[in-house]
Amino acid sequence: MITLALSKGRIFDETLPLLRAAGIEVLDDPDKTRKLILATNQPEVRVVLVRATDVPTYVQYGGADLGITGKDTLLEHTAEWGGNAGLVQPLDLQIAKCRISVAVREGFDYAAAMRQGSRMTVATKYVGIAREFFASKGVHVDLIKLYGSMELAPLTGLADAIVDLVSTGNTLKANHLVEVEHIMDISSRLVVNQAALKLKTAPIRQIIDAFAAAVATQH
Ligand code: PRT
Ligand code: MG
Repeated sequence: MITLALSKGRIFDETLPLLRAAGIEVLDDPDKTRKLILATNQPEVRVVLVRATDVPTYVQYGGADLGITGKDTLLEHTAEWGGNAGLVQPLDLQIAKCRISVAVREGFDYAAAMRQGSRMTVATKYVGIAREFFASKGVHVDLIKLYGSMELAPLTGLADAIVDLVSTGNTLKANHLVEVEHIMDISSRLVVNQAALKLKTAPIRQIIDAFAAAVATQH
């Protein structure tokens, strides 16, 4: 049995065409079923639904052989665990694309705050990425870990800046925030459990190769 870990929402939706191109059809709609293990048309392949941030954990510990996760989530996971944590990252699937940026309230003088080295407070779900980014600029910041609604932090005085994902920019605009730094581009990655790749090389390779071919034709 090959187990693929996916999260509901944009990653699941954008993975479906890649699975289809690989000849794999998921037999349930995750929005309509309460099942967490979904069968596919291939008796030896199943999908497990987990929280987006749990995908690297499932794959690292072998709860799933493969998983699809944002580069953001993967970087935070490795920042916490160090090294590659037993995860092989064979493929950039080029789905669920966005960027990770620094944003502040309209009118906040970010350049001055950076220059003066006055300790800025930065709220984020991505403490590993944020720490690394500001350290690379030689700027000391106080990081506040949040689990969601980052946009609220500068509006309530909880923080001066946020580090968050941006796609269209509409969420920032609606909350009177402006993007002041583009830290990096983000897309989703296929990750594979190192031991599973050794033990079940042929079927896992087949999936990796089919995904690679599908990505190549879609871009
Ligand atoms: O939502 P939940 O707490 O369950 O988990 P999650 O937020 O980790 O999962 P999900 O499904 O929301 O996101 C999964 C992955 O999709 C992320 O890890 C990213 O790699 C990728 N992705 C791509 C995005 C976006 N685009 C995105 N725009 N994830 C989140 N957003 C959010 C962003 O955080 C912000 O609140 O959308 C808002 C900004 O969008 P715009 O279009 O208004 O700029
Ligand atoms: Mg979300």
